[in-house]
Amino acid sequence: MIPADALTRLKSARSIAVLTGAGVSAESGVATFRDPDGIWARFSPTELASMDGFMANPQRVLDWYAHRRAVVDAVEPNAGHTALVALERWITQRDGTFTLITQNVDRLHQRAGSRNVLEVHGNLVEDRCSVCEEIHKGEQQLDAAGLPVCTTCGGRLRPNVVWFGEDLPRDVWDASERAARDADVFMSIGTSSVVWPAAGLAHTARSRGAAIIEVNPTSTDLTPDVTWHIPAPSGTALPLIVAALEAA
Ligand code: BV8
Ligand code: ZN
Repeated sequence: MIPADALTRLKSARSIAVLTGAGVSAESGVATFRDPDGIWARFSPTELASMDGFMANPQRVLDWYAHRRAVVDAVEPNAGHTALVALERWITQRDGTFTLITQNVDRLHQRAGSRNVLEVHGNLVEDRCSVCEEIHKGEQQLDAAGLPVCTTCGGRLRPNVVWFGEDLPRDVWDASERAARDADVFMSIGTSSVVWPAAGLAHTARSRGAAIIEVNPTSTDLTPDVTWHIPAPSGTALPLIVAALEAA
């Protein structure tokens, strides 16, 4: 299932960059966005993951994120998340570098033990004040309409995620681009590669000579440009990759 030359390339890599998407959390029981039974299948991104949607109906958006938080709190990281922790350990023990870039906001990578995680689309755990940008966790001060507001400035709180039309966090994005530029191997795992600019990272790595490994049961917008496409779930393929590298 894992191409031998992909393993050879990984064994000689000095730096590995990984981009994950919702597919990595699917085997934990967290719905993806664009699979037939995915989140967007039931909701439209503009209504829920955009400032316009939030301003139009803040309670609906806050309820949606509260639902997703409850889903994530009730699940565990899966074998794919754990294999990425082992891969990070494997290459850092050989004085190589490993950067995990994720579009996911569920923090399952961190709960699995990944350390250097770049969250390009933010996270579900925190709220951010839409006025002073202060980060809030858990505490709730409600306004007359029953909506959570900032305890510092009274501004409306929103999930600390990146919505459509919003810029990605500058420092996180810059670090992600650097990792893609410096990578010998770039792994695109569990993402449909349709959301930009994150989808551009693999192309940045490729333009600098990196080999691209895609782990996804289906083909994606990126598949025509990858070096190897491994048509398997991440919870199956990643442990096999790590076992082969550790056995070498
Ligand atoms: C921005 C919020 C500057 C948090 C999300 C260039 C070209 C075209 C469009 C644009 C462009 N530049 C900007 C845009 C617009 C837009 C965009 O990309 N639109 C697309 C949809 C056309 N991008 C933006 O707005 C970005 N901002 O560019 O800022 C700017 C500023 C002002 C004005 C203009 C530009 C912001 C993008 C971030 C949006 N926020 N989420 C949340 O609620 O979660 S996006 C959302 O999609 C999630 O973050 C998600 O992570 C992300 C990507 O989805 P995937 O993770 O790939 O999930 P998906 O379901 O699609 O795919 C899952 C895959 O897993 C599938 O392929 C499936 O086969 C596979 N799979 C399933 N099971 C498994 C598996 N794989 C492995 N194992 C399994 N078991
Ligand atoms: Zn504030």
